[in-house]
Amino acid sequence: MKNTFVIILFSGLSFFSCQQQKIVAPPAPILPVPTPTQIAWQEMEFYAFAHFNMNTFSNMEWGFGDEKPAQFNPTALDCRQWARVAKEAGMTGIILTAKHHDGFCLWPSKYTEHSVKNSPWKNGKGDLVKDLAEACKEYGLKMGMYYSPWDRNHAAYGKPEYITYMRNQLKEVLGNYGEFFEVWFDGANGGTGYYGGANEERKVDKKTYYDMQNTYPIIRELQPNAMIFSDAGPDIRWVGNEHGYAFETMWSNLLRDSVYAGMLEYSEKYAPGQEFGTHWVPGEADVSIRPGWYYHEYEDHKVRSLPELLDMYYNSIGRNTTFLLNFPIDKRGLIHENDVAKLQQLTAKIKEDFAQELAKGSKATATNVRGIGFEATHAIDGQKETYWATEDGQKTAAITIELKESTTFNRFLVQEYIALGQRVKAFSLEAKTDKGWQEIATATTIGYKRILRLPETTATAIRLIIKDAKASPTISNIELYHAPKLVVPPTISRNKEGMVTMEVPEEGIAIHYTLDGSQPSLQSTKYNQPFSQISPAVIQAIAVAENKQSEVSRTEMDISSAKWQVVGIDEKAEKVIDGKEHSSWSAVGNKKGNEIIIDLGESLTLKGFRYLPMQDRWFSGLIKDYAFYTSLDNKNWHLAKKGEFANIFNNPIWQSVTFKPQTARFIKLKALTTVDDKPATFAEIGVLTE
Ligand code: FUL
Repeated sequence: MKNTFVIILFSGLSFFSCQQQKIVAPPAPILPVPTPTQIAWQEMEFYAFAHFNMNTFSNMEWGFGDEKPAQFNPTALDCRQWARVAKEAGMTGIILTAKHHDGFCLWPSKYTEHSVKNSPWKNGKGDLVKDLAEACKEYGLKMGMYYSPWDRNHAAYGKPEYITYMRNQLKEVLGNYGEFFEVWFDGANGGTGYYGGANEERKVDKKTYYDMQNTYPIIRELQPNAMIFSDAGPDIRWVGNEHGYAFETMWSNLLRDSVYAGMLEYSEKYAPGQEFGTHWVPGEADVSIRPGWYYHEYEDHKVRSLPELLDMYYNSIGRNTTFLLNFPIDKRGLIHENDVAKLQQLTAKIKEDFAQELAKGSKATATNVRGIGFEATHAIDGQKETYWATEDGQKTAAITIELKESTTFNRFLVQEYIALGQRVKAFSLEAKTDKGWQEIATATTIGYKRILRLPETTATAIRLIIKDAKASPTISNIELYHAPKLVVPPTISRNKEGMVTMEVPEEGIAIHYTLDGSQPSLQSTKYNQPFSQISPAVIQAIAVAENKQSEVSRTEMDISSAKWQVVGIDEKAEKVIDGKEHSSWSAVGNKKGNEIIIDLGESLTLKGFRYLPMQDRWFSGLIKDYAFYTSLDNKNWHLAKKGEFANIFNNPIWQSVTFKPQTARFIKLKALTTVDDKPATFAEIGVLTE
């Protein structure tokens, strides 16, 4: 530890020059503490998951295990592209799904026929674990492996022999491809499966069946630097959700002996960690860049937005966990261009937010200092091995940073010196503004890293007040930043009453719009509040702040559904005309079958209709072949158009259909077939009058 070194150095100096400060030993660790390998892993911060396997080709999330190796056939597989994309994004590693629940192996395992060796890819000579290991090496990334203990393909799954198989496979992968930084054990276990042709449900006792305590030593021996991940650790733990969010209060300490992988109460009870957790098992926040973990063409339009991704970044790395972002590798074997584009936007924004550290070169003082080598200034010296520490027994203390000049900031970053254990339980932040000292934030835990997003504040000094701690605080780093506003195209929506709302992710961003399809500019109407737009319009809007202008968001709207009513079915069917793209109605149980009738409230000249299929992650009943009818009296119906929504399964976006203009008061959309033969579902229906 560098601090110890500093003390020895200083002890040679004149005693009188440092009268105020004692020469002291570092604080005693407060248990549990991380191993050096756990610290090195934590410092990796941001790394990638690559879900690519049989599911990519079977279009599944959880394959049953009866798939054929022949199905695995990427056309342009290039692990170097994955590595390049990850590296350019500032990621530090890639974890590969070497075997998922369906049991198919991405390396030519000698213990099963269910692997790449029997696939057409590279004529069965391919080895994806090897390819990725080489690509990671080339790009200076670390490699990790996801291995599903649940195996729906293996005949012996559920019996003791399967555990031998699992251990053999772990030895095979972990012993032959160089160093792994993480071994990821999934807790999922759904029961049913192919199981070598048995096609049955097999339940195992998740607590005892895998006998992990006797599996870990095998991993430790082959990969001493690999972190083992599961709900129960032993080295790192799941954050308890798949949204990429850690909790506000996040302890790296875990009551590890009370947890086992896959336990139901884990997320609520154990995922945030515990102040008095017995073991150091820090959290990892995992999330996919799309709704699914695996690639599905029908999610090409659902890549997470920049504001969503940025929230994940701040709510994971900024809350004492690492950030594991998944890429569903596509059928070609590449990270899809939509995903690459979004990742690049995220990286650019992170760079922009942390471009210039503003506390550098300031003066730091503290209410209490342990002694020489632990002065307040060590919290802003940019060295991760030095820290400000107080005397033992101090559970409250404050550090003041006098900035070189009046400074505007909106991000506060703080780190504890975790090698001595996680200590801080509550803190606040004050700023010396032109109104005097003001509290601008309060929070709980810090841990390895805490980042607070704050309202824009201009101050000449800041003060971190530790309000409560498990033991005397050790603060290794404090940073301040001024992140520019997130200027992204506004989202535009219209409700059933015809009220248009436009939204941007932050305050202080102006929106300008046009209604006639013309290019919006600073001179265009400024959006202040929702407005009524019942007649057709092409709304184009831009967000503007700090001399930056977003790209244009464009929404075409026909007449609103303000006067419309669904005819003769339950009121849930109103969801089809409520203007909300994420609500839907299913024709299941509808006596009239797969159709919906809408009363437009007036006679209109229609030139076509629009249909938005269900937008849920797990969708069903998307209409494939349709018939659209019009009527003046809800009795005599006229077929306006019959046809097919081509490729709707893979591309479930708004569908627009035009036909010969005709006058109608009632419309009927009938599903002749649906993509999965399930009852038809409808998210939204609109008409075209323009
Ligand atoms: C889950 C699995 O069931 C998903 O398919 C995915 O692999 C995710 C990372 O973990 O438990």
